[in-house]
Amino acid sequence: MKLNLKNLTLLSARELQKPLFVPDVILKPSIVHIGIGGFHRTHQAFYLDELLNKWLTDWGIVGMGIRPADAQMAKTLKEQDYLYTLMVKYPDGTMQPRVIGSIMDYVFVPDNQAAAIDRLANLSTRIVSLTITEGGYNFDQNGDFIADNPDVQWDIQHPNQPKTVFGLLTSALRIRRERDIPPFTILSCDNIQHNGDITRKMLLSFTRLTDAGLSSWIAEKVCFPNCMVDRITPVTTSEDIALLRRATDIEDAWPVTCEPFIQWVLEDRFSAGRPAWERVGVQFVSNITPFEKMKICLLNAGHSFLGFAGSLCGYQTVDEAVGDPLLCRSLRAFMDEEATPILDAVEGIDLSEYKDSLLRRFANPCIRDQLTRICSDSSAKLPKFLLPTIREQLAQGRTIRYGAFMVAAWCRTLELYAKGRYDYPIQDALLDELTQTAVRSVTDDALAFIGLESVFDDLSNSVHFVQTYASILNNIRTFGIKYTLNQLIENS
Ligand code: CS2
Repeated sequence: MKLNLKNLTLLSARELQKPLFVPDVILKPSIVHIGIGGFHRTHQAFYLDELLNKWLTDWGIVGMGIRPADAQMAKTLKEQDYLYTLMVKYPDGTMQPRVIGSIMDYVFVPDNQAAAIDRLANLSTRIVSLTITEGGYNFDQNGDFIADNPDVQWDIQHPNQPKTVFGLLTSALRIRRERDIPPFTILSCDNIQHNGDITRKMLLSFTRLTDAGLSSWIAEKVCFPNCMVDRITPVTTSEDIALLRRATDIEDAWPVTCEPFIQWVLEDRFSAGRPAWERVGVQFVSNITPFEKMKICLLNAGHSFLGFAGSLCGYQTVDEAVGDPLLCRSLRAFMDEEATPILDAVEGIDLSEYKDSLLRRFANPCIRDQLTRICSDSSAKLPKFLLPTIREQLAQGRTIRYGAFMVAAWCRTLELYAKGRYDYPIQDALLDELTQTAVRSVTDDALAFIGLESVFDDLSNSVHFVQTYASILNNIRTFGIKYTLNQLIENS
């Protein structure tokens, strides 16, 4: 049975959970989410669906995709009346399917720029949330907006045909200001510390290039709450689609799978109201920094650790990698010795228990989170997930061996990739520069890779880091990944 509104009534509630509300009757287009992918569908759209099922509310989500690659999501959601199935996978092998009904529409921006700007400018849009990936915020190593990005330049010249989220938001906010329509909240849901502050800084930098008055209006009126988001969401596979069909008879062209765990911690600053998310477990706190830092420095950096070390050991998935006692032990040592010392106390959380729970979550054998997903876009991720930890540890004169190991292991994966000896695809906006410098670091300039300023900034000025990195990379090349990890553990 194809998943759509008409067939929803025919689905038996015994087979799966389905919306208790009638989406096309109840929902108002109050949230626009830019960048609907797997994560938004397991996280924010799920929380809203919970709220819609359990409480009286009419907040609905309009999806928006700005990249040409979003065409498939646009098509699939439209064909299914914006419904999709969330498949929660438990470690014991059970799977809980649930049809999510909180998305009510989708605008594919490249085909409908005017409709997208109109939708955002409309009074009913009260929150614009974003998952545009860590690389999507267009800032350099100094945290400054990259104004000479060709798409940014295009947006300055063509405000009605935006290619970037900054151009799109600016065009909509300009109309709202002209028509005296109060602004929406802009809510970044990407894994970047101070994601709200950064979004604000980037948007203001963009608008200043075109309209200083608008820029001041945004600075004064628009709220950009910071938040920490968490739910492990692997890439959907054809096996997932087949599993759903077997378990429920539903034909869903793009379901999404995830772990049972979910967390969202937010600052309560909204320009035009918000859903009562606290009723479904979302936490509102006054100081978000310790939560963001804990999650990014432990979970996301921990993932990257397993991504590089695990793929060099020949593993495919996160659970396989963490199932290797050597990798698990060294990951825990990285967390304890290098990430934890830079964290602040986190209200209501025992850090030791938090780290145990991460290792349990990583070990869920049913998630099968691919290491290639984890390693994708590392040039955008590591400057947010790992390099701040290394810098802070260096500044305090403390150990950075596992951090340096991660950078060396990353270099090694690229070096092998360039030689055709790495069995995984690598997706990265900077792939050419990364592979070239990794290869050069074997032949003529040992420090070429960490000299890549767009990723590492001035990290190679630290003699301690450079020496540690160079000796670990040499060990990985000469003796292999496992020997190197064993040595790190022995010298702990
Ligand atoms: C992962 C994240 O992209 C990555 O490298 O670490 O997608 C991670 O799975 C999520 O942030 C979990 O909340």
